[in-house]
Amino acid sequence: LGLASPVQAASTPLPRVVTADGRHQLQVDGKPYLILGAQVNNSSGWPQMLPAVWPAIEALHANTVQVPIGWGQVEPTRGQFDFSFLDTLVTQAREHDVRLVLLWFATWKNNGPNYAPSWVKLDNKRYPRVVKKDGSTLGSLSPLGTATLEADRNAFVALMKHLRQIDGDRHTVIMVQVENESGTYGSDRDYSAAGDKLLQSPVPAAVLKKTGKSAGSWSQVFGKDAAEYSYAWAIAHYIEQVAAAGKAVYNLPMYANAALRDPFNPGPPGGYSSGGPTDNVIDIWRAAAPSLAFVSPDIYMREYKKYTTVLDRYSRPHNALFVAETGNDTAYARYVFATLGHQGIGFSPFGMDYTKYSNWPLGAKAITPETIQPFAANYELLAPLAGLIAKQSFEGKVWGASEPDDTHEEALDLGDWRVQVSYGRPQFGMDPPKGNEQKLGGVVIVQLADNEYLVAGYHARVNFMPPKGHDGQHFLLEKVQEGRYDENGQWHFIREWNGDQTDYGLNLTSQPQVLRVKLATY
Ligand code: N0T
Repeated sequence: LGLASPVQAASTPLPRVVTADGRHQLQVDGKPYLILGAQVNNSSGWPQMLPAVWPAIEALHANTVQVPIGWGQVEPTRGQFDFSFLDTLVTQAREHDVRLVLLWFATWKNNGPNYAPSWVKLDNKRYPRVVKKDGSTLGSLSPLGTATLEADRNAFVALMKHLRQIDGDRHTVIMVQVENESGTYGSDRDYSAAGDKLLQSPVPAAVLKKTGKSAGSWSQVFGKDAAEYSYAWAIAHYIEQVAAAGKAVYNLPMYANAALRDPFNPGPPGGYSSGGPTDNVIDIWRAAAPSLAFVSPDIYMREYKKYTTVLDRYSRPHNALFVAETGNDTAYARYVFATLGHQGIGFSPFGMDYTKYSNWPLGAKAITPETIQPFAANYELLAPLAGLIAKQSFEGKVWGASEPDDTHEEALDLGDWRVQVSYGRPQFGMDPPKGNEQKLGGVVIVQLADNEYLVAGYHARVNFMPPKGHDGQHFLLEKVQEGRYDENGQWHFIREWNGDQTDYGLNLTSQPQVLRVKLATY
């Protein structure tokens, strides 16, 4: 035919990520959308595995599922494409009323090209691997391989074309992750001739602008960091070209995810996945890959300090926070609340299916209904609020807290008010908070109007207080309503809380309670 096949005018706008005043919003069907996500295991992207996927997704109350599409799976023979799994996946996702995020496992899947077709990963001449300083080669493919880029991009464009044909009017697929945990373990950069040349070439203007540096070569401008930074640029630039070509045929939001380095003691690049979008090179990535909506952390650190530090570093005016992966062990469940408190657009535990694999020690020892339960409880609570949270978050009117490891209370500054959130505090506040036996506590607070807030969460006590500088001001909880929101965002009143339920703080229990709190001074 020559022309791309005509797609009927989409009934709804394309999914997109919008940014204003340093805050971000994902929109799906033209409406604010919060990803209450789940990612399936790496080898679950096959038709015969899907029956083991859906029951876990349903138990979880997830609204979005991340599923890998492997390059080798769709282009086993060069130039011959097979998208039958994608067709099956999209059909079944619609039946299960969930949206999808596709994960393009291609040149990089956790540093290496295992998901690339054999005709790529066995042809070192055409598709060169990274060369180490001592001249030996690694498994990782070089981002400076022009034929590799061309082949990956070509396959990705074919995927996006097909996706547009089958889903361009429905947007069951709302977003695409380009590659997976790119970067290289075992070297800070590619020591090939092309890699050496890059190091001496001028730093692109976009990077200078983002980093506030003045012109020069990578080694002149960045000194001892030049190896890693130039390599990060090379990978980001590669992924940019793949993403841009894909968006040109079907303009879905795209992002890249990071295998993190330790936020406090990162050690040298190569010890972690060098060149990937780690926290030290986010600016370089954002400059090199403007087609990506954001870069995302994959958080497999249970410790509160590390987890929340990662949230801080990836939540920026120039980068929307999406927790693209996190562990599925109980300790991680509560972090959905801190993610919301960091203006997160989504959260997604990894390995959520019943294919009988577990990625312990990163995640839980086994994936059972019991493993899923704490995540499910959170999603069940948050699902009816998801649109409201996404909407108000974009206005800076959402706060969230997750139970810390060793301290048991935290103050949140809401501007007009403050709240003290405490965990494991006996009734009447008789004793100081001592933390919950299992660290499941978490709270989200959404401002609805002046002096009116929605409060939801588990295993936490929430005490409103006057704002900073107004200590001693007389105030009261004028009205505390418990109720629920329906699918249309309509509030249904259940009862008023008063007396023991409110006198010593709002006591959120193991029940999925949603409160509307009206405050007043006197
Ligand atoms: C993740 C997942 C999957 C501190 C691991 C995490 C997923 C990939 N990689 O199950 O493979 O596709 O994105 C790597 C984390 C390494 C942490 C090292 C221990």
